[in-house]
Amino acid sequence: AWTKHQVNGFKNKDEFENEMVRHVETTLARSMFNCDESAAYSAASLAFRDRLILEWNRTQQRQTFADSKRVYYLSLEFLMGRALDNAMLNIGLKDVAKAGLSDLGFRVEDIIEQEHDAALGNGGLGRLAACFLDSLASLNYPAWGYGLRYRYGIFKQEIIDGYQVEVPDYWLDFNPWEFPRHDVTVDIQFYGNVRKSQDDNGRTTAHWEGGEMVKAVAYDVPIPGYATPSTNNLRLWSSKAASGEFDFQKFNSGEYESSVADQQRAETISAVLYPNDNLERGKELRLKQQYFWVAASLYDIVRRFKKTKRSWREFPDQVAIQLNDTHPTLAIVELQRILCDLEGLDWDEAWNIVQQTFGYTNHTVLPEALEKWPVGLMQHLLPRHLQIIYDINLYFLQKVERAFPNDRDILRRVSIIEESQPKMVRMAYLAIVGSHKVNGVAELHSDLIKTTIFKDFVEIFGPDKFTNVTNGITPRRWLHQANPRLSELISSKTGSFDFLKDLTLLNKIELCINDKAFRKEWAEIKYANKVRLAKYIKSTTGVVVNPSSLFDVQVKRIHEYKRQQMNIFGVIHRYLTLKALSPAERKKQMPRVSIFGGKAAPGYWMAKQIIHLINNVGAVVNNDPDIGDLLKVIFLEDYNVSKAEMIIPASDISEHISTAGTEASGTSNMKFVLNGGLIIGTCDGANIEITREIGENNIFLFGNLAEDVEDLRHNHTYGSHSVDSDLAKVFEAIEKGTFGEPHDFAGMISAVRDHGDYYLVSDDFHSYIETHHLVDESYRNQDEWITKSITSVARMGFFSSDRCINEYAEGIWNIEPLPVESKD
Ligand code: 26W
Repeated sequence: AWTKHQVNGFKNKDEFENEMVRHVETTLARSMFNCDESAAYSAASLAFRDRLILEWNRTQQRQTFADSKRVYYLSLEFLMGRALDNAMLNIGLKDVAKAGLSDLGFRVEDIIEQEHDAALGNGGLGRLAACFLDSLASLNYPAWGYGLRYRYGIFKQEIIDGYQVEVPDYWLDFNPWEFPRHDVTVDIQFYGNVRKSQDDNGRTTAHWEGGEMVKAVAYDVPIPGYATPSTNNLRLWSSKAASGEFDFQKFNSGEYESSVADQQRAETISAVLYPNDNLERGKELRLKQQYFWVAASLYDIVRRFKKTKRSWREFPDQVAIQLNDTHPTLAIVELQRILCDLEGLDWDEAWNIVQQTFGYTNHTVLPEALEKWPVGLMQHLLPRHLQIIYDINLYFLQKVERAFPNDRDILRRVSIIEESQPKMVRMAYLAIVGSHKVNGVAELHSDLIKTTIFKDFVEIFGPDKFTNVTNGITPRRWLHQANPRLSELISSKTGSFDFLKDLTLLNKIELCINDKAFRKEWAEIKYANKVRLAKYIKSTTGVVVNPSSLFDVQVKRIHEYKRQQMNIFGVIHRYLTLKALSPAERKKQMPRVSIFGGKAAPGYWMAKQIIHLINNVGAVVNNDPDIGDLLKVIFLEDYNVSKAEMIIPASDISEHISTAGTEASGTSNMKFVLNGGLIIGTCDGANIEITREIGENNIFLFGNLAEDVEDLRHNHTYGSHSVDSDLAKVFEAIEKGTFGEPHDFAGMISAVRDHGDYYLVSDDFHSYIETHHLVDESYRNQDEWITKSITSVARMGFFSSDRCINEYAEGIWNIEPLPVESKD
């Protein structure tokens, strides 16, 4: 692929083996005689890690020396998945490792499988952050990620009797990919009060005093770029009691229990990832997490800037900070506080610097996901920050008043403080006011935020502040790593692996569209991936599925707006239709496997009902002798990044069927198409741009448009809302008890039938079913299907996260790559 000698790699397999053996015998203190797969994983990782560290140090030195602008990506979630395979491929030494492991009696695939996913995220937002880190390093941008080192990542999902059960994720048992920096710590203050003092010139300064301290300790994770020595840093903060292990005074005075309790309270801050996706619940501990992480990161960034001895004016020339959704919005307030209260700048000068530094990305329009914090809670936890928020709001509203002197209502609408009972701080508004650019994550989404939730702000700041950067995915993980045979085939046709660095080169394979051998190999790869998934399904669920069936996949967080309920209703409809056919007619139907996967937030009752119904339908359908291979329904437990890498390449058709206007972008849609799967979807998020790129003949679109959603909802409430007749039969079957206790699913049915059908399941059901018939017919014609598949992959170049990162770098961050001089 690229010359491995560019980096400080292993010269050959023997050197790799020596390093591995050394780590088994010394670092792990074991003998090679009892080196099992788990120890082999650890040793191989340590050997690779050693190589990464050298490049990592060099990259950091180079960046410091060049003194160029850096971007800091603040994200409360980084859904990294596994690191070893990625490190081997990015360094370009997987073949060497494979040969070395084989000499030692191991298969590289088995060793890779030993690794526990780093699952510090919920879904799309967290995985996007991980893809961005890969692109930033691969494109040689000076960049750091900042996040929280949760002791427990997203819970592990078990399915017991058809129900989701959450199990804690003990992922830190052994993690060779992180480096504790016990010397890099920051004291973080909470609570307390604010005193104001005046100097001789009449200038007032605020002093935040008292309260309690918690220590932030840095843990660094190296992020290797692909085919470049550049290795960036992801810094994750962990919380600790500020006064060391124990409060010795308390300890000695006999208050042992309470001194331990203090310590535990401090450690609680970074203990657990909140498992809600697209739902804000306003918990104090969550706000503590946000401030803890933001304050530690800003202290670190400012400390680094101060070493350059530049004037504060130059801060935005050295530092760009991107806010991944509103979760880090307090960073805006914290920087203003540092500049005014600690560094003595005046308000306007500080505020200019702040605005030039920050960019804000919005990832959702769902009202229940928009962050708001009670003013009282903010006052209690961060008294000085609340004052600054009030001042930011005051100056902002004065500006608005001057610009719109005759519009009283606009002040109420755009105020950062919502005058509700209790009063709330609107974090998205604060993020907009404190940033120089605001972006959505797909064209439709970026248009929607400009015309709905942020409309007034477009009037106030002008349209240039609002922009679009359509999401992307890293082709390294989502093609090369997940689907090595397809990557290999593409390289054989395009002449090299350069498409992994410039994904638009994929368009070359369209020239091979009539190449018989190529088409055959293409189809064989998909089949082999399906065989592998079928084996996995057998071993985890006991259900035997036929790999020649059409594999229909919907894997993502379970949410009503993503409409897994519509999918399972469609499956029931298919089942009822099959049952009503004569055996002769049945034989003519296209066999299908409907595969679901995804976690429900633990408190999301409706999402849990949906999982339960899918499992109950599976239990009936999979054991019905009338049906056999014609229909199987599978729920795969504990969907995560490493499972996605196996499932996605095995899909024929995948479902991206959110109510139009609700899915900001979606990124798995891109992953499926890149792996030769076709998609069925609504005109929502990035589906629209995928259609633009691959052509509407190559995608199965259905359903109502975003622009009609409001009227349809209005009709449900005030007009006549009748449930689609096919859907009514589905409900009848559920209510008869065909799929278990009907009472269990009453809520799901009444949401559609009696409570306004907010997500328009009934409105879209008919065209959904019709479109699935088109899918069946199209799949029958394998030749046509393969043409669609190849054509689509060839046209997916746009969706690389490299393109996306370049757009951020140019349009928002104003940063340049820092190229690495070649060593030879
Ligand atoms: C405060 C609770 C909470 C937690 C997470 C609210 C909102 C979020 C995220 C913003 C939800 C999320 O992951 N959004 C997804 O972001 C992806 C990356 O841009 C998009 O592809 C998905 O469409 C969007 O749902």
